[in-house]
Amino acid sequence: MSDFVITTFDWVPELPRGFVRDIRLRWALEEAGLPYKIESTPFHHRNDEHLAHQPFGQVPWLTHGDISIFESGAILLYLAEQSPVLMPRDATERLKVIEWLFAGLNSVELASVPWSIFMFSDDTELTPGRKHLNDFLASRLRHMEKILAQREWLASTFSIADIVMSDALRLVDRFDQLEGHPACREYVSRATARPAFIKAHEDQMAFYAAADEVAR
Ligand SMILES: N[C@@H](CCC(=O)N[C@@H](CS)C(=O)NCC(=O)O)C(=O)O
Repeated sequence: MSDFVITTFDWVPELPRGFVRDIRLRWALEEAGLPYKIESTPFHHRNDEHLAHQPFGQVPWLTHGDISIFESGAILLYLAEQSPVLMPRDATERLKVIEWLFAGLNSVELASVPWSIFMFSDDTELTPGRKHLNDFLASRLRHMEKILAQREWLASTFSIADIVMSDALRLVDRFDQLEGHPACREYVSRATARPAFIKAHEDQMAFYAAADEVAR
């Protein structure tokens, strides 16, 4: 079958660089040693072709031969089927990975993304809704802290669940809000010290630096 192709935006502002979700796919493919290419779609013009691949006009999406998939979690599950490095083959272990993948997306990221939108916007006003959101994230972090104090990775080995969970927590760490959560911080450090993450991150940063040159 042909190479994996990740599509991401042709350019993004400084703020999200290093965090654009194509990094999850780059990271997984680097971990698995699977070859891939990067293609781009206009950031400023979400055309019909874009919406045909990603109905929310977001990135990333992945193509592989005739297959086109959106949603980083779904894509990671697809990639995990291609390599045991990303998800163990043992049935019980697979379930562990799947439950933690969803926990990363639907319990932790569900809190961290709306919270980060306020942080990115420098909106610090403690309205009742904002306080509720802060408490919601704090509760998720408190529970993750207990879990991560007891284990190196979420399942028995590093997996796609760690890609998502560490990426969600990395966003919180960006605003120094993991300070009271040493196990979460160490987990993020462990994950982001992996050569596959370093390569994925460097490549994304270089991709957008090159896009700035083209725009100049
Ligand atoms: N749930 C989607 C979220 C994708 C997402 O938020 N993508 C961002 C880039 S990291 C995006 O496209 N933002 C532009 C927009 O929402 O218009 C996934 O995990 O793939």
